[in-house]
Amino acid sequence: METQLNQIREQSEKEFSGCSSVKELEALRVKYLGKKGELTAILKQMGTLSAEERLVIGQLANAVRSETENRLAERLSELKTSEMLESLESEKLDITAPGRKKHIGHLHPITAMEDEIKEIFMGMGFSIADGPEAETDYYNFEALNIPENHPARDEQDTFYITDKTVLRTQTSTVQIRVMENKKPPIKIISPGRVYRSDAVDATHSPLFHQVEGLVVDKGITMAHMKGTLETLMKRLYGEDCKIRFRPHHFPFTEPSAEVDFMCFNCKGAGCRMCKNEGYIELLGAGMVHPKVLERCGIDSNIYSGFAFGMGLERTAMRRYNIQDMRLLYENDIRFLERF
Ligand code: 2NM
Repeated sequence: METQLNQIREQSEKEFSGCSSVKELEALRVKYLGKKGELTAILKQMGTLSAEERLVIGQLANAVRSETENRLAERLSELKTSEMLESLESEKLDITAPGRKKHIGHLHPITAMEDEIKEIFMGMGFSIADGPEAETDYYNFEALNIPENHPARDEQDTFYITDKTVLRTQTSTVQIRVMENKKPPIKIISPGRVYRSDAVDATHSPLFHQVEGLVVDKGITMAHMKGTLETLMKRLYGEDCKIRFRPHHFPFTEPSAEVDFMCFNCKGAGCRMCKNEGYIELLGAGMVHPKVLERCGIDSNIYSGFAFGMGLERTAMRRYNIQDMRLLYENDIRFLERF
């Protein structure tokens, strides 16, 4: 028994110092001092010894036990300290390291332009109306007083789905639907996608965006139209922006006009930007044709109205200085990130 005890003392000392983690050390504690441990087993056998032997072996056993316990405790605190230092080292945070940049997206220039225009009109009390992009021949042409033989109806200009259905070429279709369904006063804008069978180039696209507006009430005159459009221009291009109206023809309005604003680059003197005109075309407008009102069930002897339409692409291209319309549809991230 004495040899066993001495062996335990030697071996445990070796194993304690060779052990490299708190977890391993706990296993060693169980191995020697646990209920079924080696040292505990010896202490349990004490009863089988004679009185003298018990005195000697007992002392030795107690000494080995307390020594083992002490060394265990010492080694435990060493290991705890080194594990703590290790984790401090490995979990070190460099609070001065540069942060990781979050990539935040933003609105497409067309959407931003549309939102800006919507805000301006909502500020003047307009509501926003919506409608289908695939339309009947009736809403796209007939109701707008566009005659059977008008060039706009040609397949060269319009995408036909069937003989009687087209992709809408303007959002006036929405305004017809509103006039059919609602009594005046009407004060709406209809932003949305429209389609024309155009070849793609720097200033044309078969799909583009429009905002059209419509006001119908008793006593609406061209003065209301001019005031509304002047407010739009000033909000878009600044308080000192001047506009001019040129006579024009649209089948759905009478009289009709094209509306230009003074070139922001040369202030009317003429430059490359305005092709030496001093003015840049912004939109088309006019007093809604009595035939259009009547077809929608609105009495043109009681009510009158004005309407206008503008393209978003060209407006956005000017606003953001974009030279080629194709850039707006290619979704090249290097282009979109410029805004
Ligand atoms: C334009 C120019 C002039 C227009 C007319 C109508 C409706 F439905 F009232 F007849 N909506 N929009 C209109 C008038 C559109 O776009 C260049």
